[in-house]
Amino acid sequence: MVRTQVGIVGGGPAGLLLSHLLHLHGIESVVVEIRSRAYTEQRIRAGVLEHGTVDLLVDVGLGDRLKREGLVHEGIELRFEGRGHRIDLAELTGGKTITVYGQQEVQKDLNTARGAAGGQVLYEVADVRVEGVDSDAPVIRFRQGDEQVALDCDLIAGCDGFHGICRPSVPATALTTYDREYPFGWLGILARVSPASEELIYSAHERGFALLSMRSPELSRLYVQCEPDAQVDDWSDERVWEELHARLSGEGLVLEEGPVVEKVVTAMRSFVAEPLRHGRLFLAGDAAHIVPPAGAKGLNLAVADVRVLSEAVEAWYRGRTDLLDAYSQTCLRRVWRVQHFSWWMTSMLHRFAGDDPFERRLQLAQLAYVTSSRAAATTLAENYVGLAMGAAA
Ligand code: RFL
Ligand code: PHB
Repeated sequence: MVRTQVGIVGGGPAGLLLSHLLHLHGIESVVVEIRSRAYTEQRIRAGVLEHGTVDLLVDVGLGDRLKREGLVHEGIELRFEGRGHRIDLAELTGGKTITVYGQQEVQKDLNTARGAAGGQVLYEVADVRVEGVDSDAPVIRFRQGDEQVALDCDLIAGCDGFHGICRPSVPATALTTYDREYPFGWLGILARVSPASEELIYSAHERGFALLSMRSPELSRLYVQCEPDAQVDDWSDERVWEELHARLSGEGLVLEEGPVVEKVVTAMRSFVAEPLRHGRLFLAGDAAHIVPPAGAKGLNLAVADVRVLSEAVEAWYRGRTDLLDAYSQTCLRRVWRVQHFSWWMTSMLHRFAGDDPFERRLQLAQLAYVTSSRAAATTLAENYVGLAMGAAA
């Protein structure tokens, strides 16, 4: 039998950052992760960090490489009917920016920091279960090699993503879930070619949505809207480039092709499970909620959750229970604001099945408004760069 103060299930960005933040508060934790360290560091996912996420990472000593290698962006472009319209994020939000820095880089920085502090992150464990979360002695059980381990904890954080075991371990009657699936997915590629634009381009094209993003001056990250059940094999490199050219072209944009080094299809969904707490189990990040990626919010939301959780746990160990009691409510205010923003961006930018011409005119009217009215552009900009951390919404 081993014990720790906070047992953390899942070593993605939410779990590792929580472990790091607790460590800074002098609280011990153990992270259990089913995958290998190399696997978690190679998963290519999010790319956009809100200004508040960057500030937090810098404040807690995780900013060295981020400040050196992260690409600071002051604007994004919305493209429709063959024309680009810049949203000046910095000018509309009093100087706030976003930073393009791959999630796998955040993951590496977190691993390095946990390693340097002697943090316990157990990789490649199996058969993970949480028990006794209704009692004051919860346990995480798992197998490590041939050994069965029971990890006694004061509290458990469920940071094991959408397909993890923590949320399903809560009795169905104790959770309310809200779910929406979209009738399309994104096919994403990583291509070894210099990005065709310095800023991200979100294109609402007749043939479907496309996004130009990047990871570095030599690596482009590009997405096209595809069928929700599309297979990577349906999309040859030639087909991907053809769609990217068609959907992103205009205004002198020259998209150079380069070797495709990764290709993946992602389904789109909005999901929330409430509350984020059951007894001594606290859900955080994708384990509790999913947003469609058009708002670039998933990772930022996970960071916001664990920031609130780490502060509440620190107060709890000092005898103050109100912050932990309010954890779910505090997070849900931001979660629902971000759900709305992500749904709104998704609805405005994609081609919906059935092709209702009325809906299309509404989308174009909304795009024209967002790119011509300062008030509407400010709404987009302040949500995109991220609302103040800890603020109600
Ligand atoms: P993760 O990253 O899924 O980590 C969960 C970890 O738990 C492990 N695990 C278990 N461990 C122990 N026991 C079990 N039974 C376990 N089951 C699972 C998993 O192996 C994993 O290591 O969740 P976390 O930490 O909450 O982080 C959330 C983010 O990863 C996610 O929200 C973002 O990637 C979403 N996202 C984006 N977010 C942004 O903020 N900006 C973006 O630009 C952005 N773009 C994206 C995205 C997600 C995408 N995909 C692939 C879904 C673009 C894409 C295409
Ligand atoms: C990315 O670079 O992967 C990315 C950027 C913006 C999004 C989603 C993904 O909205």
